[in-house]
Amino acid sequence: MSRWKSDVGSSEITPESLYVSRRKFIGGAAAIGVTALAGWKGLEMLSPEESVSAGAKLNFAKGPFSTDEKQTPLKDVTSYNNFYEFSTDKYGPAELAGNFQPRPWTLTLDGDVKKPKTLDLDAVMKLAPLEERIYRLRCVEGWSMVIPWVGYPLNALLKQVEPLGKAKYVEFTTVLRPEQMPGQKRDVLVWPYKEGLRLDEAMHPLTIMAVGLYGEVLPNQNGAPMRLVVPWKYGFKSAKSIVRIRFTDKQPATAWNLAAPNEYGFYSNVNPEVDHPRWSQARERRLGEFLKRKTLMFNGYGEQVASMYAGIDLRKNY
Ligand SMILES: Nc1nc2c(c(=O)[nH]1)N[C@H]1C(S)=C(S)[C@@H](COP(=O)(O)O)O[C@H]1N2
Ligand SMILES: [Mo]
Repeated sequence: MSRWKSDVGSSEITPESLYVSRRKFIGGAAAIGVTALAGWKGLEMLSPEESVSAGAKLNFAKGPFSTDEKQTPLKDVTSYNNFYEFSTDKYGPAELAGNFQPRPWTLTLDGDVKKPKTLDLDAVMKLAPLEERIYRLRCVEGWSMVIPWVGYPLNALLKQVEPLGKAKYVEFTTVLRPEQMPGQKRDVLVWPYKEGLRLDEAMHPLTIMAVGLYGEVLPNQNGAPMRLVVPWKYGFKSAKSIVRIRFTDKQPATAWNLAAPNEYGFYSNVNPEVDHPRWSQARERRLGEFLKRKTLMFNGYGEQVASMYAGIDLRKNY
């Protein structure tokens, strides 16, 4: 039996629970008086309180792979979250993430690489041109969203440190700050939260490091100041508030795999044909919609990613 308590009951979202959102997200440019800034450089002018409030505008170009499906309203994207470092309640992160300080921040890239590096947030944001990518995000619990992320391909970051030939996997570590993240005081997961990808998955052009959504700096509850987005995998692979990326020759242990190995495998590709042991994965509810829709293989990104799994049994490697 896992020590992780199922949340699936609360994933049965009624339209009411969305429209009558229990807590109102406070933030946005208007609320904090940040005028449109001339790109990421403007961020340096923001005090930590301003930058954590989200609302600083980002400069970006339209990127590839975007869906033209209806986007999930910003208020749902920022008020209905999974971020166990703050709370296991979906509405908890928006309420509890206000004291979290995403600046200053450093990201360390190390392990099996030729040139390990630690970059500050500005260096990360400067590294490659920011793009908007409108991706579907499918939570393992049966709900999904369409979110316009702002970021760039993770491979731009990974290439910086020149991975060695023996590096086969990449491990991602979330920040450990129990004083700012009250959920870390309870052992619902092994902290810090870790996730992992095979190196080819991490290098895939669909995989992004996101620093914003809806054109603005990431709200804390969505993983400020930088989080992974891996759109063909269940949402929990998209680790938030990342401080370390470690290259390794061994498949890394992940928070969810440690919590419930029979439920959450390393791959976690969105797969309507492989049920979760406690529920079907065949359908999903798009936040804000009443009727469920069919879940697509690889969350609809099969054309881009299926070839990476040729010859792999996706029932065994769930
Ligand atoms: N560090 C960390 N990252 C995390 C999680 C978490 O609890 N902690 N939850 C995951 C899950 S289960 C989902 S569905 C997505 C939700 O992202 P969103 O809140 O931005 O929609 O974040 C993922 N990343
Ligand atoms: Mo999730």
